[in-house]
Amino acid sequence: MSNITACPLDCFDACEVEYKDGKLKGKSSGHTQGFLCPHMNHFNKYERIIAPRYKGEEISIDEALSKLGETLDANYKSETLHYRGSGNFGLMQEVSDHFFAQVGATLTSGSLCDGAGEAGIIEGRGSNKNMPMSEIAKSEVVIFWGRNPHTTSSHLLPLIKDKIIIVIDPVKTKIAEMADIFLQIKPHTDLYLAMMLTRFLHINNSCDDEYLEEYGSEAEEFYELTQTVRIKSMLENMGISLGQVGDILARIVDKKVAFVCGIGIQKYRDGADVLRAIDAIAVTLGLFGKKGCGVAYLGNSKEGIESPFMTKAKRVSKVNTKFDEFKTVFVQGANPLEQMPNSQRVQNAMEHTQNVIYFGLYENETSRRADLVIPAKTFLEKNDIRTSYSHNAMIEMPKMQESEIGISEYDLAHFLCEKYEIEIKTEQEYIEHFKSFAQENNDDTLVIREREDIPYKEGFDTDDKEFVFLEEIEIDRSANKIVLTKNRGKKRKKSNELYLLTPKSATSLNSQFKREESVYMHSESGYSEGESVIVSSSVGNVTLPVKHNDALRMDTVLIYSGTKGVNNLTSSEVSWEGNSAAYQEEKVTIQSEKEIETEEENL
Ligand SMILES: Nc1nc2c(c(=O)[nH]1)N[C@H]1C(S)=C(S)[C@@H](COP(=O)(O)OP(=O)(O)OC[C@H]3O[C@@H](n4cnc5c(=O)[nH]c(N)nc54)[C@H](O)[C@@H]3O)O[C@H]1N2
Ligand SMILES: Nc1nc2c(c(=O)[nH]1)N[C@H]1C(S)=C(S)[C@@H](COP(=O)(O)OP(=O)(O)OC[C@H]3O[C@@H](n4cnc5c(=O)[nH]c(N)nc54)[C@H](O)[C@@H]3O)O[C@H]1N2
Ligand code: SF4
Ligand SMILES: [Mo]
Repeated sequence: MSNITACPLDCFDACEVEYKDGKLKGKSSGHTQGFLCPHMNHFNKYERIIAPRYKGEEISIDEALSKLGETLDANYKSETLHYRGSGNFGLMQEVSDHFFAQVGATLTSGSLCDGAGEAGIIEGRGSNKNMPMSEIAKSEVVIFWGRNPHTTSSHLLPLIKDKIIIVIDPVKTKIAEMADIFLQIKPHTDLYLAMMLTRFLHINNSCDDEYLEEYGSEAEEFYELTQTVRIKSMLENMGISLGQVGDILARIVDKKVAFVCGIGIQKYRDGADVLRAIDAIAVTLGLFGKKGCGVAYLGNSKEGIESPFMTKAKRVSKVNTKFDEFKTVFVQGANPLEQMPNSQRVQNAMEHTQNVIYFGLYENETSRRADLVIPAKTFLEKNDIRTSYSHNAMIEMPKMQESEIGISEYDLAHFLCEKYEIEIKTEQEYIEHFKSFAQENNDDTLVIREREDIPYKEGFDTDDKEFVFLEEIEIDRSANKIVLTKNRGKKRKKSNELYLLTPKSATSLNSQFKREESVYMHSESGYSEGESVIVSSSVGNVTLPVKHNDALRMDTVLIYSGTKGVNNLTSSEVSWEGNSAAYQEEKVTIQSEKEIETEEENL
């Protein structure tokens, strides 16, 4: 039997894992190169849920299943919501969607993650086919645009040694420290930078005219649109000099360039436009369909695969789900009480839901609220198979160890399907179905047959094969109003509105594993290390201790995803396109607890 499986986590790298005597190691060949990351290195140390419970009392798995059956019997159709997150990225997770859809329950649509950016990419290219990491390895210049590879895609790092590195990020991340050019851009101004870069390509006659004639004939109109962005005032606003823009242009013209984008740039209502404007730079340079060139984002991990599950169902948004409109909410592989935007709204709604059922591995805010808790099996204890959003492999995940704890997604769905007489195939049939979309490489690994290493060779997936440029943008005039002030510890300005960044932490995977507990600010912000502050937005507030980090801009505070309370601050308004959460749309103010006391005394 093979001792190779895959890490199940929602992560670009989708590593192959070698399992031996209970120990996990990165596969020595392939992109994993023998190393994993802190999450997998410590996987067995994280405390998991051992026993099911109902209303706080421990019960057996059989009792849990009959409770589940009773609850669904009472209201299994339109009054049940199936809410599935991305705690495990195995393709078999979807088997429960099959049951819930067939029984007439409601499922979700939209995204807490990359949806806005993906919508922009699809508008421009007609599809979201990704530049895989093996192609990034062939580029000469890599531009990390709102992506933090040391934290979220560490297996890319060995592939980009000796390349020219450009980083565009409001935070001086580790990759920024190593970069040839680093633009510490003001948050939420990337759209203007992207448009400005295309504009200068036109001004300098650096466009790939032949390519544009064939695949981007609306380039001139887009050039006109880029002229609506005023250069001088916008550069000031972004905190970037003309020289820096010139430096970037000098490095990218006539080079093999990979734009490696993350989700940081699209956690805004207009997130779709940002990715579409970055794509436009690549189109203007003729970078699509060529070796070592293109735009890498989170590709569609299911590209080239048809689902064997029947999941046609009524759907409600995953971003602002009205849980209280359902009698029963079945949460799988997710922690909506902490990870969805506007936590207070989610809490209020879940308080009024009669039955909350949590099916997961770890205790979290949602498991603690749940009436019925059903422990899942870990990826080592069940059969599965997975794909990735940044490479084209398909990796089998056969069961590696037996365990008495929990139940697999397949076994749970099988139990429910039998109960309601819904057709379900065997687990092996589903896994074979997925495998039928892959073929073997020379080294016995599987690769998805229809995925190309270099997509868009013959133009885009739009009606006429041409790229569809942005036609209009909303200029955010309020962005100009934010003033940078250095407060050297003495008199601090209280209610400066600051940008809130909520990126990924190295120690947690969203709310799994070791979660952060602080708000990060520049040491000259006037707040001291350890001081307890109240961070407020128009949505709500959270009290956290301060940690200093001089990698941040003065106009920015950072609270990592997974930090308890971060989403008290974020709004559940969806992005203009893509039905996606916009976690960084709200600005925040800071007050220390001391400041509030003094204020109250003065009243
Ligand atoms: N260790 C770890 N790895 C993870 C995860 C995790 O929680 N922990 N989560 C996984 C998931 S679910 C996902 S979706 C991926 C996401 O992976 P990434 O896209 O890398 O995720 P983020 O950390 O959210 O954002 C990346 C960068 O965007 C920057 N950024 C924020 N706002 C802006 C902006 O306005 N402009 C620009 N230019 N940059 C900005 C941030 O400072 C950050 O450095 O990572 C996956 N991998
Ligand atoms: N402020 C802010 N909020 C964010 C983000 C941000 O950057 N900032 N990021 C957003 C993004 S990109 C994402 S993807 C979401 C993620 O949000 P969620 O999808 O809610 O992910 P997690 O917080 O990782 O919770 C996953 C849960 O899945 C369970 N789980 C793990 N493995 C299994 C399994 O095999 N089976 C079952 N049944 N359960 C399992 C674990 O118990 C874990 O608690 O968060 C979003 N929320
Ligand atoms: S880098 Fe990502 S895929 Fe690889 S082991 Fe870590 S979490 Fe899993
Ligand atoms: Mo995500």
